[in-house]
Amino acid sequence: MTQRTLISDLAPLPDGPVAVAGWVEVVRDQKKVQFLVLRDESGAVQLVRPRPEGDDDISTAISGLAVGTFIRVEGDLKHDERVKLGGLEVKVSGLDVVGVSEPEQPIAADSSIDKRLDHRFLDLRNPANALIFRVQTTFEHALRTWWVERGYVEIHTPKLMSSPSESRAELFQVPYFESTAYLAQSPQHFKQMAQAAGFGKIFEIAPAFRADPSFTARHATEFTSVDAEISWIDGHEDVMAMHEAVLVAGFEAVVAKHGEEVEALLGVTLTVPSRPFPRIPLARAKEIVAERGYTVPRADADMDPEGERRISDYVAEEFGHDFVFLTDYASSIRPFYHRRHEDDPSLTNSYDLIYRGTEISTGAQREHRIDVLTEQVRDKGLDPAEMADYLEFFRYGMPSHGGFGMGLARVLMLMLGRPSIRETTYLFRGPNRLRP
Ligand code: AMO
Repeated sequence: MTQRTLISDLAPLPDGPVAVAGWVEVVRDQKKVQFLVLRDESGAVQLVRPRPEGDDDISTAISGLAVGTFIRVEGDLKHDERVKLGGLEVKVSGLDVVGVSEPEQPIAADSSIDKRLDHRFLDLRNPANALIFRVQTTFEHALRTWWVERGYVEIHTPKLMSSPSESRAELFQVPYFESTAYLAQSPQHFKQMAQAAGFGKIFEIAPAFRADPSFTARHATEFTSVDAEISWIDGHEDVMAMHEAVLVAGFEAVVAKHGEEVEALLGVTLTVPSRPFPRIPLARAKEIVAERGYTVPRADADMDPEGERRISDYVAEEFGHDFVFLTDYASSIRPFYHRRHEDDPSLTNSYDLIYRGTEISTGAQREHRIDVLTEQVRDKGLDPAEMADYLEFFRYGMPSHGGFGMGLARVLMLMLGRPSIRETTYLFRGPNRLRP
């Protein structure tokens, strides 16, 4: 049997015998000649077979092929400039039907996103949709490489927890033998534990769970969280510097490997963001959007989505940048573990990273002094006794530290100009989406 060649590897080969395998995308069953378009994970190629008088096994098999069927084909490669699809075709001499498809495909290119997600595996046969996950692979790999080359340790923290990892809100509970477990909302506690363990610098790319009932384009109940945490920082500036550097490494890799394909299949021109990303204190950002005609609804609250869009518009116009760090959030709207300004405890050493109008990340310097931390726990109306395991990490020595958490699907959605994280999540999970 001839060894299978990926369709993308056919072009440089000389004319002659080849084997290709994939699924049938188009059947043109004509009287004199039969054409198929075969697609595999790397591309598509035209298959051709002149129809013999009175038909034979192969022509009968081709006539019976339903779109979607997986086949393996042996044949003769022929370069021919007249063939629109890649300037080559394979003349079929042998055909093996490996996996038969039902005759009607349940989705079409213009099906609704909900219908497409019902049959996600078919939706992912669309090369534009599959490309998103090759971009994701390259992006994650570049982040991981950047960290590994700088001595970071990759950790895997448990997703089953005895206590909430962020807040009591948006918490999934699961029966756990005689008791109750909580699904991790983030690896927050355990990435800080790694600092107490003396690991110095760590990262994790793993699922996080939020029982968030919202149906927006950027919320899921399960998402992949990209987290990093580093010791020996002087403030959140050190975290932002690392954050933007690792992101730039991710963009560089994606642009180099997929820039052309992304342009061709998704119609998006990718560029590598310049460093440093603009930084604007949250209070100033609210003033800026107010000066430009939009008042964020609650003065004491976070930026709302409209405010995020407006500040991104400003940053794009003013600095030609897609990213902006909004810094120094008020303590009242930040978790207890964020370190507060030495001279103004109403503000925190923290930031959100906004990319093209949407928050993709939260980061901060953490409060590492146990007495201050315990006070901040109480200040938020929480009970230190309920957090005994977490607080113990701080009792036996802890370096200064900080880090960030970033939603992977949000980054990809904004980078690739997709309308929702449903498109950039392999299998989306939301309030009314638990299957397939
Ligand atoms: P935060 O709660 O802001 O911070 O989450 C960090 C990032 O995770 C992503 N994200 C989500 N993505 C999809 N669906 C959701 N429901 C969802 N919730 C959050 C967002 C968000 O910016 N422990 C802190 C991070 C830290 O300080 O290190 C945390 O979890 O992109």
